[in-house]
Amino acid sequence: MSSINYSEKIPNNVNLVNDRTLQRALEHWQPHFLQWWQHLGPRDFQSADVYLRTAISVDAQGWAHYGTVKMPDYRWGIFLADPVAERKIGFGDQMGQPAWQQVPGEYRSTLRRLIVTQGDTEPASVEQQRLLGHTCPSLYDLRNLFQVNVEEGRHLWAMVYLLHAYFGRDGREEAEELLARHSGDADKPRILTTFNEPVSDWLSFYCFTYFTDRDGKYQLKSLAESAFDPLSRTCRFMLTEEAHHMFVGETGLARVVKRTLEVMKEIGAEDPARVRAAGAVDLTTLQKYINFWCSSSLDLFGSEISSNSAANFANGLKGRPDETQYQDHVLRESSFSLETPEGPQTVPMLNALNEVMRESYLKDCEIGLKRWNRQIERAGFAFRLTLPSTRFRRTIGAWAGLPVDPKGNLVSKELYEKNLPGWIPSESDRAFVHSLMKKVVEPGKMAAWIAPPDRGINNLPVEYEYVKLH
Ligand code: BYC
Repeated sequence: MSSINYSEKIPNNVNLVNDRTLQRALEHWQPHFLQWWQHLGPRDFQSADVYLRTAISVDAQGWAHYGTVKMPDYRWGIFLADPVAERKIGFGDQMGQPAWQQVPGEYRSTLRRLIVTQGDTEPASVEQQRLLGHTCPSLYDLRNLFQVNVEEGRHLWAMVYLLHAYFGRDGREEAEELLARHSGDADKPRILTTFNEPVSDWLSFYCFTYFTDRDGKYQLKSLAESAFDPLSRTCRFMLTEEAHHMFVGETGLARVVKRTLEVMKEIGAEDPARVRAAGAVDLTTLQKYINFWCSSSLDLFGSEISSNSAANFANGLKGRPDETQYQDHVLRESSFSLETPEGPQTVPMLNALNEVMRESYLKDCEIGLKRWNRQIERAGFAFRLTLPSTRFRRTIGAWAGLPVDPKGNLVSKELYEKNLPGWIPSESDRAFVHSLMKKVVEPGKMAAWIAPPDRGINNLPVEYEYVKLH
């Protein structure tokens, strides 16, 4: 197992010290990253002492060290999972051949594009969340937000390392561009749509970490299968960090549901207006937030029928998550049936892999919903949370721009426009949620709209002062 060298300016387990050119290039990029962090990272908390975990080894057990750090002093670095000896390509037309340690010329621009797209999401999410500290529901949540933010910053480092180490001058230019595009910027937006949506309240944050970070899990798992071994190793380690981000989303939403149910029991009513008047998020509003963030995240898998996905798989660049669970790893003979607005269609399986991935993603999303619905059922209420149809509110793929209701039925344009504010958060829903967002920073105290977590971080009590503000 390789350990991480923290004595260097850029902590790493890739022997950076033996490649002076690369080390210098990355040391040149480092101050640009830090400037970006100061400028567009969490606003107004740069001098706070935050209880954060830092990677100390890339081994799955006990890789983290916990301690108090000021965020700008976080040791962002380059950590790759250990190599698998004599790793072979696990899918596509070159299956069984040795994995690549360098980028084959013919795949250079496609691989660079995939790495840039992945890299672009990381700083984007930090930008989207930069004002949330001002309205944190507790110090515990504030710390989790910052943990997510510093790790997304590290994921940017992970992609920038690949760009610098394997893509020469183009890669260095792309690394600069990753800091030049900004979430929501009219002239230089982030690449993927979801990463330009504002995350301006904590309900959105929990939905984002539940739904959008879960897309991250699926994309990283599929890149972890890549024949390009440095990308595979990088993504494998990123996945161990990603798990905490989804935990923040899942437990955050479970705590919102728990508190809402307590209020519903106290007032003896399900009526959204009365739940709101009692200071909690009514389940109808929560459903609308789920519809918004789930449908936006569904676009992140790309079109249902995609020649990009076919080429990426056939060429060994991007596999399916957990590729070994499948029998057929070449997919030249199989097909896939799907519903399009024009009717059912059967397409070569290779062209339908975005849809295959979207389907397994949705199954994973269902797990949280089942859990929250059990909470609601146990509390004796009839309401059930659901996931929207994959056809609802799509801007990419076969269903893009079509008037489809959350159940997946094509409806008239008039009906769609009339009902949309009942399906996703309206201006007044957002205003209500924003009205709940008041900063709570007394150790152990929670905002009234969210239940406390079951336990604290790293065996510490919930009352621990996870962020020391100055
Ligand atoms: N928005 O054949 P198509 C994460 C573009 S999240 C805008 O439909 P393809 C994280 C596409 O780029 C994971 N554009 O799809 C989470 C292409 O454009 P070009 C991020 C979109 O290529 C939370 C065109 O449409 N990682 O890590 O098979 C916090 C036709 O493409 C969108 C990745 O995405 C969209 N939603 O698949 C922090 C992995 N969808 O190239 C982090 C890398 C598609 O013709 N990316 N387009 O100009 C990929 O694997 C693929 O680019 C996609 C699209 C899966 C995104």
